Amino acid sequence: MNINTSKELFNRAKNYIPGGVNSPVRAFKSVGGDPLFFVRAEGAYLYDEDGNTYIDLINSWGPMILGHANKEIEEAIIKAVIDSPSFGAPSRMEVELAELITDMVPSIEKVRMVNSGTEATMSAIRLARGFTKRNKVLKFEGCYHGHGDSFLIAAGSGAMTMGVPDSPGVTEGTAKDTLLAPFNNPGKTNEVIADNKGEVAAVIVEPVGGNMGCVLPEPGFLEGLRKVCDENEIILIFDEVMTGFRLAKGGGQEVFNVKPDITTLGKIIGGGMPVGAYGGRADIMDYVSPQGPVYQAGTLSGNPVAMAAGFAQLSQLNEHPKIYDQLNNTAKRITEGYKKALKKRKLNYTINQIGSMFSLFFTDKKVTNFETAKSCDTEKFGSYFRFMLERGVYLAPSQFESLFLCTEITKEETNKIVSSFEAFLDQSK
Ligand code: KE4
Repeated sequence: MNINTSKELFNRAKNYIPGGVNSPVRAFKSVGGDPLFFVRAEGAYLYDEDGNTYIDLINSWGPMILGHANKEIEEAIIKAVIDSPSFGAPSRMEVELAELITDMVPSIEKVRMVNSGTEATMSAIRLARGFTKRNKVLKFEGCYHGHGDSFLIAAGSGAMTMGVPDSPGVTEGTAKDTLLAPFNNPGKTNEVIADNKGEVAAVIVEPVGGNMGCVLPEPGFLEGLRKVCDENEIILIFDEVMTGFRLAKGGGQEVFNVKPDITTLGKIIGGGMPVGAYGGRADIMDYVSPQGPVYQAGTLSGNPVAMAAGFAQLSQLNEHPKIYDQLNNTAKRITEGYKKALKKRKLNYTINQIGSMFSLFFTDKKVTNFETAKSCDTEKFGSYFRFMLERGVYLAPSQFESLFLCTEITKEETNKIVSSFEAFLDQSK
């Protein structure tokens, strides 16, 4: 496959951009080879600089749930940009989008727009600390909540492609206020909270782990977090940057019927534009400036173009909830095809799937936390990734990421994905 133009662009990029990319996981560091540069995307397909076509199973890491170049979203963006790309002052679409989010996610009574998932989670823990007057935050090993200092401890996602889950530059002072527990381990979680009685402001969790690969909560895990937070007056934050509006209209909290105090959002709510948000109980959110004392601000927060794109996307999801059954069925077609292929070849790699998120783990262990995710053969994953890329299937360039499907994937694409996987298994015997 000719990827010369991508290679040229990558070499140029490395002169001006650290690592040649604007986000580390894009650099293909853990899968080998050089990143592709894309010129266009439409529906379920990406088109690179050398004219190659790929079925997109990342969808910009979640946002493009309705596929690329969705007409309604494009028209909304074009209309908004003509009126003005930015006012730096309130505009109607901020109110419309806030109303829609509070309607789709009942636990969100008030919501503040920001520009990324990282901003959302950073703001949410500052708010939790300000509201409770406590300092510590408990996160789970392998969960990723963006690149805020407090979270770059045993982080998943891109941090794992660098081979280290932590980061230089995070001070001891910050790290001491971040407590850790293994995902899906209520006993250890309760122990850590008991050892820090009265000091924990918040527990933050991805209701479905998406940054160590797709890892589902074990029955009772999320309910247990709700209970221990209630007993200790700790704020429960669901980081739904990935799962929000992806697993259901109301996100993971709707699927698992557990109500957090604060929810962080991103990705899908921007329709492809840079948007994040945090919201929740009104009594907590009223602590946010200028209503309350916890400061948080942003030049482009509530940007009219981003609000228009997000509103156009969420409105379609809100009006057509059958989309979630369609996405789940598409994911089932792929994962059932994979399982059949593995069974036929007496291979027992692990597959985790929920809604339109799934991961193939090159391990025979049940993957329920960071430890078991790290037992994967990442070399094997690398050859799988490269083989599928050659066959025109664009996977997440890391074993420690989930895949995300869009509504534009049809039986034609799922057949191609499964047949490519079968060919990979046969060539790698
Ligand atoms: P952003 O700051 O990248 O918009 O959001 C950070 C974030 C927060 N919370 C969760 C659960 C997330 O998954 C993310 C970002 N996800 C990664 C993909 N695993 C973004 C991809 C990247 O870093 O380039």
